[in-house]
Amino acid sequence: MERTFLMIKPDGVQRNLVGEIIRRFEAKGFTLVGLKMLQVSQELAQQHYDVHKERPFFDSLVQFIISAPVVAMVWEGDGVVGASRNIIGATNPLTAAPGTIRGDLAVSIGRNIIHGSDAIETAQREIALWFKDEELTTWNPTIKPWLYE
Ligand code: DAT
Ligand code: MG
Repeated sequence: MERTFLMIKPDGVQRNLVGEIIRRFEAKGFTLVGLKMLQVSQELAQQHYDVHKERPFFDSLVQFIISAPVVAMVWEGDGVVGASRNIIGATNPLTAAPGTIRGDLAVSIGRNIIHGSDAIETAQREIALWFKDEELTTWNPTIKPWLYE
């Protein structure tokens, strides 16, 4: 089944939003299959944001991600990559729709609380970058028949 990589950034952790964010994905009906809290190394942060390395905000973005612990997660479900992006909302929290995480809980682009993979191939790359195989679980929620027809 489809999987995505989500990361609660240092601002989300510092603002005590870890539970609120996990709650939204759990309530939606997606399945948590990997979870860890970590202090990110500069190398991992640079690799994670490699696509943005030429952008003017790259250095401050990397510095921010390594400034305090993050919560890294892998979630599973049909269409979870695209649906998670919708749950997260637009990159700029001021234009992110109400009801989304960024639309409800943040006010600035450099403090937008959470990262989510933007495509299935990106998710595969990011999951492999952040998690070892043995850190991921495969389990079968008993509520599945109540979520999927
Ligand atoms: P997203 O996180 O919505 O996928 P992105 O991949 O374009 O957005 O950018 C990665 C992160 O970089 C984003 O969450 C916040 C930061 N960022 C993006 N554009 C920025 C900008 N114009 N100024 C400052 N930070 C920016
Ligand atoms: Mg992105």
